[in-house]
Amino acid sequence: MKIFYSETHRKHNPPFELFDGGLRAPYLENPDRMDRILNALRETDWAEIHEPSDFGLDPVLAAHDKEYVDFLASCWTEWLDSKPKDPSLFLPATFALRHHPQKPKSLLGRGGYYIMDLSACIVEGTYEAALASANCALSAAEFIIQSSASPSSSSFTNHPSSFALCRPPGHHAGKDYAGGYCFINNAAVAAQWLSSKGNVAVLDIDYHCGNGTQDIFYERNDVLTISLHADPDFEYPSYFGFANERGRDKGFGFHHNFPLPKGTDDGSYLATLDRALELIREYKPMHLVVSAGMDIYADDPLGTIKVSTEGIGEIGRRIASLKLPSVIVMEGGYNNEALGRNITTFLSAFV
Ligand code: SP5
Ligand code: ZN
Repeated sequence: MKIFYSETHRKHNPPFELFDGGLRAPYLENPDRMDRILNALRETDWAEIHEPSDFGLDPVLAAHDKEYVDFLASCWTEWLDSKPKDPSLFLPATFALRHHPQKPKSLLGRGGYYIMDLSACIVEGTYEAALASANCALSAAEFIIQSSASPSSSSFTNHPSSFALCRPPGHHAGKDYAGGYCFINNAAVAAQWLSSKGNVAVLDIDYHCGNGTQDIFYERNDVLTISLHADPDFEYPSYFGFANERGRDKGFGFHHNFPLPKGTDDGSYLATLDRALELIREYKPMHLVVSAGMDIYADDPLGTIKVSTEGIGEIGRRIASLKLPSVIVMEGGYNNEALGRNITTFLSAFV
């Protein structure tokens, strides 16, 4: 299996994040996550790790607002120019409610306008790392197009798959906002890019609602978006992910949320997944993008869902049984010790 990975993620390594209640906690979405996954992939006989290509800004701007991307690009320099007392990371402390707020000129004002929470910390290398992460998703998308188009290629199959080992993750980033460790929505950028070839389905199995992906495609019927996640009544991102969010305008009926209770086990997770997979079968997309977060794992420090490693393998097998050309995109998962094992177990279903 082709895996697209860039070392550039290491430039994004905020020293801390703020938890509920103001607790300064070491940044959970850390570079060690990638090292654990790389080590596990290198022990398999099927993982081929490749550098991504540079697709430039156009495919990013096809999914995100230009002024938001400009903010990401200049935030760090402007932050240092403002001579902050503690320059260790950029985080605003005032946030815009989307009740038609005006966009202010100040950096902190724009920060609160474009950032949803205190986990999307910006440091010097954040923008560069986020672009490289999006390039991994785009390279994985390009690979499945190329290999399904060329029957002569040795890896030809009707349903090729590839893995974008993305860091930072993306699914909480909306059209014009960052949140939950996410800045550019890698899965959405890939899905948008693939949508020029035909309809796309995005299936999000991260523990948290894929609110950013939902936001980006909410008015669209050519990209079906489905998210299984912890119920926003008790879990981040709190304001999105309820079952009654179904899409808007042309997109009505083309978004589905499956909120799950605390303690959801393999059996009930898989029963819900089957309902999501049935919706994808009915939609008959040309391509599938999977937002693969491993924080559904029973021992995840941020999770409350109790899916086992074997359950993660079965989730992979059931998604692979769709037999669709698939781009698998790394999202969350914070039990670093188990992360490599969980990812290789999941991916092996597609090999
Ligand atoms: C990509 C992804 O998985 N992002 C998750 C971001 C979640 N950030 C906020 C989590 C707040 C949960 N409260 C902390 C409880 C620690 N026991
Ligand atoms: Zn998550």
